[in-house]
Amino acid sequence: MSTLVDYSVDDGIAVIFINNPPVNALSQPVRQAIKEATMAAGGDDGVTAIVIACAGRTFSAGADIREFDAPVKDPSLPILNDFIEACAKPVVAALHGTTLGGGLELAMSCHYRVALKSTRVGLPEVHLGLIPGAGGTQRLPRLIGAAAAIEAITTGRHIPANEAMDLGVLDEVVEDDVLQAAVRAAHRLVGDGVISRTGDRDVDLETLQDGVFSKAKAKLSKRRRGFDAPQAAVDAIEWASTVPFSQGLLKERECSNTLKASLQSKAQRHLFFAERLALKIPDIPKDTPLLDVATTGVVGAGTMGAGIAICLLNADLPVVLVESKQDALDRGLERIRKTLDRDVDRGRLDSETRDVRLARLTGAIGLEALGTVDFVVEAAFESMEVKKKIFTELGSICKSTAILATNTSTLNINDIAAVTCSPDRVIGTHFFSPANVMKLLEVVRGDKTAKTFVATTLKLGRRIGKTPALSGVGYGFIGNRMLEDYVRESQMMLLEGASPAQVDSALEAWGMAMGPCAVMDLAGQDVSFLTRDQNRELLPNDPLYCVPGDIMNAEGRFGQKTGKGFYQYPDGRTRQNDPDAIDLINAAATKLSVKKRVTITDQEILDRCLCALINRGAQLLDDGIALRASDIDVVWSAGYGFPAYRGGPMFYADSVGLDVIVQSFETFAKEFGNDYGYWTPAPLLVNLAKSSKTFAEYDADQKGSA
Ligand code: T1G
Repeated sequence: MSTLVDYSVDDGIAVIFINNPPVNALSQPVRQAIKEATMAAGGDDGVTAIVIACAGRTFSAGADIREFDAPVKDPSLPILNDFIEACAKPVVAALHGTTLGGGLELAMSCHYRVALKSTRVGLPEVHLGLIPGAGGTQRLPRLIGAAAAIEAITTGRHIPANEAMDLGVLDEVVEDDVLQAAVRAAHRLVGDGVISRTGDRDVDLETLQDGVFSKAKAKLSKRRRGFDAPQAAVDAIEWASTVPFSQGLLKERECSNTLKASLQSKAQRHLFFAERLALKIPDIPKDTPLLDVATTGVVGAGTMGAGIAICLLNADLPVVLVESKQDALDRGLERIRKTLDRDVDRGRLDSETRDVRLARLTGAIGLEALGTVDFVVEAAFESMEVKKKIFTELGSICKSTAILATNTSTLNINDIAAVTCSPDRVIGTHFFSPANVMKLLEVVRGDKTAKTFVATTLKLGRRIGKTPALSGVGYGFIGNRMLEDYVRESQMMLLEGASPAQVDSALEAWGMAMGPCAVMDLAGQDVSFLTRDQNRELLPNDPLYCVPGDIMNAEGRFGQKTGKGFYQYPDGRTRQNDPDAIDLINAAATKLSVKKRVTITDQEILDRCLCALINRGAQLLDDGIALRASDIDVVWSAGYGFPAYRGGPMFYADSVGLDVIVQSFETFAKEFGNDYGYWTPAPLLVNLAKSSKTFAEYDADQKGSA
């Protein structure tokens, strides 16, 4: 065999043991070795049955995603799975860990599936812009029915073993030693003399309720707006009940290959690797020692503090929640309890787990309670004076190895670090509201933050279920700094005569989760005004700069929280156009002698907002605030609703062509003037365009130079 696959026979049972760390991805050499081992077992009269298992932390987590940009090499996974299913001797899969994608498809082509109780199974291909392409859309419906298969495949969720057993994906769940359980099962199957092949089954007709497919596609067109793969997945599952198995496999393969070549899938695969690359910092060696984080503290029990505390509790970490006043502390503790209770009511959490987590939460008045914790995150009022006072005390109260993090979104981490006796321990952890929901975590590295503290905080971010990205110290870090330019351009067009609804619908139709005007109403026009006002020296001295937002603030139209902003919100959440807002903006435009434009096309809205966003991203790379273009893509897809199927602002720019982007700047400069440099492309953007390079190549060069 090969070092990737071990083969042994004991008492008539052949064991094919895959060992391709870290996740037993089914790369071509692994597939080749599995096929050879299966053939050897099939041809050996001394072998009565076969068990397929994996070493390490998980049964195969799928095909090797890194192979997808190259032509498929035989044996392809679909062909291998068909070969295994056709085997004349019983084949048993022994599952553990996260058995996903092609790994589960391999298991479903086996004749019996045993799983360790802690196993989770799933078909997450839609998150890569794909459908299960090795029989999953044809075999899963035959095991669990059409409706359940639609839910499982279009969500791509990880299904716990007991639920998978109830659904019918698994045949047996065991407490321990899944390999021995599989061997015992193999002997039983030999004794039974019957082989159950998934492909021989039919889809349970009771699961084909009227319109199950069309209704699913209608829901997905809203819930997964703009994504092709979920729609294709429903079509493929329908084939399982409308065409013969062999034909369904062929149609699935054709559809899978089409999606694999699509820009949407390339964009989503780009983000898959970008999120993992973001944790690798060129000047921080992979073997940098990490600090042990077993206990945590949160300073501030407001909305953000409570949300952060929930993140930590949900990662099974004990939390000391600190406030300066008892009533504020009580409100924070209550907020946390209510949120966990709501998760229980919604079936997201069982009550026992909730109780265990709440038992790990303690409230305290005064920072002294944080003397022994390993990780402290400060989420107090956004004032440098307040934060400096807290960090001065933390520096002397906390133990010398404690990570001292601040959740500030606008203040200079270096200035905060400077007041502590050990600035090497101070770091930024910028959570996004609601902190227990939003995935993005910007980790802000101060000038003096030690490498161990950076590496440990990035790792902790993943541990608490966040998508971390590293930023340097600068106004707005990465995400909010880019939001400034994106919002500026959107509001310039409001002054020129576009309505908030037109601006937002153009960007939302393109794929943004929420348009910039609605975002400002959600975040609070007062909050964004205050941030602008506190940083005027960093912003262009342009009398038109975000005037619409300034007006909303001046008029007390803060957005959702006051029921009115760019829109009106009769029910407090659902936006409705508001002529009064438009009148206010038009009056300001007249006063500022802004030329009204007869038409502003949706395309112009897209081009101006996206070019402003991309240019700032390039500038942040030039300034060293962002390490990689792919980090910027992670920030904007995980934290700002940029459509994953477009890969992030920088991936999207590459797909358009940087020369085209630079050309747009020349056009806009001619049409709108360039007094404030809005249409001066960043040097990096110009240089890459000139050398016909992409941001992806820029990243690769960076990696090479690391
Ligand atoms: N292929 C290649 N590399 C993979 C991989 C995969 N399928 N899964 C993980 N890795 C790498 C990852 O890049 C990282 O590398 C390391 O393994 C650890 O991953 C035909 C077409 C399994 C839940 O979508 O969800 O099968 O950064 O940091 O947090 O129908 O990895 O160390 O160099 O994520 O413990 C379908 C994707 C593929 C599963 C583990 N399968 N993986 O999470 O570790 S398409 C998936 C995950 C397919 C078939 C179709 C997670 C995990 P590096 P990690 P983790």
